[in-house]
Amino acid sequence: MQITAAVLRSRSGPFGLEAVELEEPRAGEVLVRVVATGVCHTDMVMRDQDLPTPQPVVLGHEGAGVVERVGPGVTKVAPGDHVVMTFNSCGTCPSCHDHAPTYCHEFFPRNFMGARADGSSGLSRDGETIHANIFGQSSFATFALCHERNAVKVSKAAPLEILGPLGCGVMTGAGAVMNALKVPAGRSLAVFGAGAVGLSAVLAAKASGAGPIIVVDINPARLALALSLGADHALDGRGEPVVERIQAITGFGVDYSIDTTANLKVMRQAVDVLAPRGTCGLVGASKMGDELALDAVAVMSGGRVVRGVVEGDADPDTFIPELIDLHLAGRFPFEKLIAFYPLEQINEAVADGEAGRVIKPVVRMG
Ligand code: CXF
Ligand code: ZN
Repeated sequence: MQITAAVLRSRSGPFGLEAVELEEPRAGEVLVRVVATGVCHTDMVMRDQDLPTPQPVVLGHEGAGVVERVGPGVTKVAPGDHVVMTFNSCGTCPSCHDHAPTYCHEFFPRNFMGARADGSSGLSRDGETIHANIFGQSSFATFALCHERNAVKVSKAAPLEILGPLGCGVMTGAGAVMNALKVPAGRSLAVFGAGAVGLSAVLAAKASGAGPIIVVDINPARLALALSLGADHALDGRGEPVVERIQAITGFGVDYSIDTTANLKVMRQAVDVLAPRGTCGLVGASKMGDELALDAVAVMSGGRVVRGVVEGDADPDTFIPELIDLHLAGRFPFEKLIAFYPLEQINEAVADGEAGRVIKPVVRMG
């Protein structure tokens, strides 16, 4: 079928709307009429070829929409169902077997390489291959092919146009708090970076009854937003001695910290602010080969834990509906992070996100 997609044809280049050809769903695939797709920082990493995603390509990995048709063998969803598309995984490796698909042994090829596992792409234009299947979806488009495995059926009570970011950025921050660190009520948390992931962590911490919640960022508007979403303290990472301030607020340091910045100096601070037996979750992706220096004695003698967290340790089939239920109960107002753009303005959406003017741009397909 003919669809409209935002095609990327050069490194760091603009997205251009093109009429392209999308295949019918193969076995295990789901054709989704995309309603809206969030813009995630990882799209920019792929755009800039800091990951080896081939071009031309259709990015977009926070899509939400309506099932149009399903391929042979699909039983999980049916035409008319509302779905959020999330990251893809193989379903057979030890991590997938343990319901830990965010650590799928094939995470990289299944999400970043712009092709199905057999090397094919469902997208083309006049015989030219357009790479697709990014995060098992490529949803900067009016229609997308995803997989039964990464399609999450969601309640029709929730507005579809806001749900896409639950498939990646919002799930990443909320899941770091709720699944990975399991921050209990009444325990302290420091969040470094008040972007979409960090602020989703703040919302989840608030919903969990955690406190005090301390947010560190260098953008005054984001710090103000963090306070309005439930943070108890907002610290300017450039203007004040963050580690000392957090020690002063908490006495012994925080029970939990999350780094979303991937800045090595900030990551070090996120470990240095931990109380004895505290746990730091590293959520931001730094460059391959980067080395993080730590105070080895402090980590060892305090029983402190430093761990990586991908996609909020989520099992999306259960966690995304849980987040939607919290949202419908008024306890997880992640829509406050979102600003909408028509697909025709995808380059403006990207620019506003990168400049920090908008927390979570979402493009609507119209
Ligand atoms: C990514 C971040 C880098 C590690 C894999 C998952 N999340 C998507 O945006
Ligand atoms: Zn993402």
